[in-house]
Amino acid sequence: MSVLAFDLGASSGRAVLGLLRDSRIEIREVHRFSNNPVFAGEHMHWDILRILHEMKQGLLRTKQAGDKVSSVGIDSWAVDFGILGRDGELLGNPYHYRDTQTNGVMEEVLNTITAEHIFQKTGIQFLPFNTIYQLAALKKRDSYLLREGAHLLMIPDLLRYFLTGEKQHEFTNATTTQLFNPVMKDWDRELIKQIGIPEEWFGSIAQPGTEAGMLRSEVTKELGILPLPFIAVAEHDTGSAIAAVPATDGPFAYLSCGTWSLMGTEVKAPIINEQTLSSNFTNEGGVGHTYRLLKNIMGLWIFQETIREWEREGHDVNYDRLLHLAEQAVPFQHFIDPDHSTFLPAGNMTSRIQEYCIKTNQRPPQTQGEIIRCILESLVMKYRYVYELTEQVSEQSFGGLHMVGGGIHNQLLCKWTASALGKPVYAGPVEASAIGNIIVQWINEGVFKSLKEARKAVKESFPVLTYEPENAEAWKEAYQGYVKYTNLAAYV
Ligand code: LRH
Repeated sequence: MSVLAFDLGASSGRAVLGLLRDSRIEIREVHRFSNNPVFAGEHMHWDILRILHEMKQGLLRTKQAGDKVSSVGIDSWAVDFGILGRDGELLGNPYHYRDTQTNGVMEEVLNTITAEHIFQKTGIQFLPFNTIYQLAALKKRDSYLLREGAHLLMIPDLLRYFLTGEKQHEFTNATTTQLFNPVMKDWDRELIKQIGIPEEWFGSIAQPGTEAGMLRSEVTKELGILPLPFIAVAEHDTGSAIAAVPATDGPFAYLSCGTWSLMGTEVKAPIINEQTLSSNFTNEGGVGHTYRLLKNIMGLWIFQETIREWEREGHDVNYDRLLHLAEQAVPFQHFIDPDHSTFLPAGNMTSRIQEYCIKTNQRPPQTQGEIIRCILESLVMKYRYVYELTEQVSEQSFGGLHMVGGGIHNQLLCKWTASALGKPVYAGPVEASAIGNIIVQWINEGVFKSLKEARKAVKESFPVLTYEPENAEAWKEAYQGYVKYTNLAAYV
């Protein structure tokens, strides 16, 4: 039976129908909308009611197209949340993880609770915007949310609550809070208390692939549709994306490629040791009791922000033209570490890139081609670094890299990734997070018996392009330059 996936990204959301024809998976987008964060006063928020409205449009369009669906699942970006009051009403607008409220907060928390302690308990990487530090930021500001709040729900949980009335957390997203203990398989209540957050905010956690509420009667009446069950899918988009990697044998390396680049491998249990701590790897919960041993890489964010900046300034930002200019620019002239904290917030990327180069004794890129080349080359060099680190920390070696997600539309990026790694890249599917959302609903229905069987169906249903390395020796040599300049950056 067809199912409906809501796949919400940091800049756009979509409602995607999953259909099965002779055991091949087909997907059809029924609705797409932009997701624009809003600055209100001092802070950057998600326009959560707008997202809810658009999801309702998705339900309506599904009905209007005459499509019958047996269930619905929601996935979105991780770490962000809303707080409900005692009467079940949402208090305030959820904060965007790129909001400045968390500036310096992680460092403050780590002065009172050691990184070793937090990592030992959670196995989660240290990112300044993790839920734990957002909550510590609320505490620091003595936010009214702490006095009035009664329940915390992550973004997809919150939207599911609006649509079903049920308050339930979901496992994959819960792990990204850095407040979930994978050994206890529950919230780490001691850590929650240490941060000073009411532990009653955290309730039961559903595993992906289990039922999690029915469309509430107010919504069925409003839209004139029949009640529908909601399935807790891998509600963390990266969890859904990796569920849809078409790898069917042996350990594999993956890169979920969008605004963020998430690179790593799948493991059966979290790997929590000195090496994963010092190299800041994470162990995020996945489908079928798996974990994603991965690292966040800043991804296409710098590229996207640069283009938005040029667009605001009235420059020609034709995508194909810019990539062509980048390809024509002289290789290996300027390197940045995409994960340097200077590149995390929104705004003036061009000058930040130039400043970075000046501070690390490099000639700053000037032309559009040089700037785009610098961004993409630095990104794929970082891929090489994390790929090799993943092999080390997981004590495995991989024969290539599976790339999934919208970023693989950028063929130059795929091509350069293969060259920088000196390994083939298998690119596809593009809509991995929506497909992962869909297959978990089908696992719940019994259409697929296991994740392995579902991945086989993905492999047989969607095209995968192979990119072979080119000039691998030149890339290998240039990698030394990348290492030199990004090491220098550690001191600026
Ligand atoms: C990607 C993603 C990633 C998180 C970030 C906040 O969309 O979910 O896995 O680290 O957003």
